Amino acid sequence: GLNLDDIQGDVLIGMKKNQELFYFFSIADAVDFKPKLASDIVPLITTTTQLLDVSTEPTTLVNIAFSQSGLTTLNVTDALGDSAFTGGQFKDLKTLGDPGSTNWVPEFAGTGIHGVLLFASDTVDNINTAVAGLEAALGDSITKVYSLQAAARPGSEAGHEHFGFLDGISNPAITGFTANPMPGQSVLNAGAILVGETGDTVTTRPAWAKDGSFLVFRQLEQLVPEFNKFLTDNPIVEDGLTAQQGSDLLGARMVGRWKSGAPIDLAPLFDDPALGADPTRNNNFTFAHADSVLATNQTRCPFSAHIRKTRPRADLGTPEETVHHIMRAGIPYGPEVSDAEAASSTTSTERGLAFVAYQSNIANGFRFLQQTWANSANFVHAGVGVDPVIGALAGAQRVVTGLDPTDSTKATTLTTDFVVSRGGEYFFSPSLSALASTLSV
Ligand code: N7H
Repeated sequence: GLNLDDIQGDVLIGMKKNQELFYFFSIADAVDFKPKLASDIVPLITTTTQLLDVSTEPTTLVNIAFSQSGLTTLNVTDALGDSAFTGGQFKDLKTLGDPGSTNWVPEFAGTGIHGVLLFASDTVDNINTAVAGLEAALGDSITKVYSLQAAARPGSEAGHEHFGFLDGISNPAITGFTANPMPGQSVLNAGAILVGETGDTVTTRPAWAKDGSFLVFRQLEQLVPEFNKFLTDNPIVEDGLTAQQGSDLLGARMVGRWKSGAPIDLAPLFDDPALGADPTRNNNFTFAHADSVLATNQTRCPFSAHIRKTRPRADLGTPEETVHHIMRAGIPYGPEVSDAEAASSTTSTERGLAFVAYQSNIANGFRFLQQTWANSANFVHAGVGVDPVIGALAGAQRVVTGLDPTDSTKATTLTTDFVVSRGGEYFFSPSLSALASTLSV
């Protein structure tokens, strides 16, 4: 089995708290930092074991990960065998479809971020206390470069991202770790997410990298009032649907799920909140149906829908044969839409998703999903268009088909990117034993 005491808690389970702080730092003095990593940081790191039972959870959960420039600064020179990680995310910007770096948070542009500390807790006060304690212990060995405070949305929107859709439904199960995979859930070898475990496709890793995972961080701004206006302006017109229902259906077809989480493959015309809330049913679909042709029919779910682009299930044959999987652990950031923003259909205060994805191979994982699937108009079939949620063509307008169930060949031109990349970085989240040995000596 896996050594769950050695794997950082965010990787396989996620630090699911209402508040999370992403604290990006540079290492000012590696000689000073290394022993403190062992003595002051490692004891705070929340393990997978600790997250298995809420009663063993500390008040504030802490994880840490390093960029390539961070490892280099620590004089850890072993190649980790992941060229995306080695180059850093800024170098990947065009590959990811970002329209240049003007929208990037300046601190992400370049390789100046050496690492990220993730703090998760019920309250911001708890997090601030933990940060102050750690800052005092680390002194001048690190410098804070940038931080992002993220939070679950209030009240009944908790668990929903800012467009309003329930998130955190479909993550892969891991053989030897997930006791009871849900119907329809992917079941992966641990090596899809963890370096050095069965199924890791790279065989040249240094021994200390085992049970680490590559953490992709992206600050993805969401233009919520603009998204809502697009839905209001373009309701799907179908017998028996009000304009509001037509707008809701358009949104559901862009995502592939209703706001409740119910998959449109199983609930094609109207939301079904009981289905959305039921983990034994809300993943139990493949897009294949006995009464329609899988390769052409988009009556239930468009090929371009976000969840179909990023996990095509039966479109690629037996879905679990693909190596293109990620473990998502993101959380929303930014305030609720104000009345003024809603009235003007214009964002004035930034909000979005602090996107976190773990995988053993960035080129097969996040980057593949973004570049080869979401951004390609010809995946999973020629001409179906890009992912209307996250597909990015360097700012150019985006064409999709399939949004209108009454005429699935009809093309829709999206002139706004509803998700705008503000950049990020690629990190490696090492095992606790690597933190306490190779990285701290
Ligand atoms: Fe996505 N959204 O609100 O539309 N995503 N995503 N994502 N996403 C998912 O299944 C969203 C992003 C994946 O197994 C749901 O847990 C938004 C990136 C994958 O069926 C919703 C943003 C990438 C899945 C959203 C965003 C992915 C998934 C349904 C950016 C990778 C699972 C809830 C702001 C490159 C697919 C769920 C499966 C699900 C949304 C980003 C990938 C609602 C708003 C960048 C693999």
